[in-house]
Amino acid sequence: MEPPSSITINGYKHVSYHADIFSKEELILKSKLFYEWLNKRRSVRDFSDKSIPKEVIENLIKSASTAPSGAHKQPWTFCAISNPALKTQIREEAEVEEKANYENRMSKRWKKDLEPLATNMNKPFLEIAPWLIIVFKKIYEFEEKGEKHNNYYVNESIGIACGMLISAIHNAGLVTLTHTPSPMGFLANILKRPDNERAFLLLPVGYPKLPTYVPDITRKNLSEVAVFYE
Ligand code: IYR
Repeated sequence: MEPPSSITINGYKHVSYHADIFSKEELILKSKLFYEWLNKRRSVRDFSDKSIPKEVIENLIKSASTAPSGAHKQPWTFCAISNPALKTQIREEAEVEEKANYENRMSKRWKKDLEPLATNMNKPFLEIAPWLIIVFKKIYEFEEKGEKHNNYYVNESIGIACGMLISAIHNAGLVTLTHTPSPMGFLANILKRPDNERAFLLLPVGYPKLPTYVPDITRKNLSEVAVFYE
């Protein structure tokens, strides 16, 4: 007999789920090809100003918002900005924070660690990239009757969503950079976000400037990042 297409648990409907099942050979090939494709992703700091349709950004955000989250609260808001005046304001305020970071707040060791990546306090990409996606985490929600309820595992949830967003951007042949102009409180003010939202990450999205160069760095190999218990 066919299993039912839905069942009820705790009074809630559960629908049947089917994973795509691959042969062992396909499984090995697919996982290898995915790794090789993902391993081509690089953080890019030099953007082209070539425009990107809003529909693409909508699809990228929809992809990110498929991420798992604590109790399925989806504790995130993705603010997508193409408005030039807003981008200029964000750049100006980010550079104020970054100047303080580079000149006063970051340790010598931290700045030494960043030397191979050629970062500095100037953030032209905030104006040049056609879109900025600023990811806000929702610390709590306002339920009916105006009660506040804290969300669960907010940092874990939003971190996963950002990872999926970065992968979606790579899949579209576009580039991004994980930018954290800390402290990031100014972003909520500029974008007039409600009290329950905190800026988590800023991702410029666009095409790379041509030619583009990225640091000649390698990734840790498997034995440095994985331990198997068989
Ligand atoms: N937020 C600064 C500094 C910075 C910090 C780390 I850790 C990086 O990996 C890169 C940069 C900036 O954006 O320049």
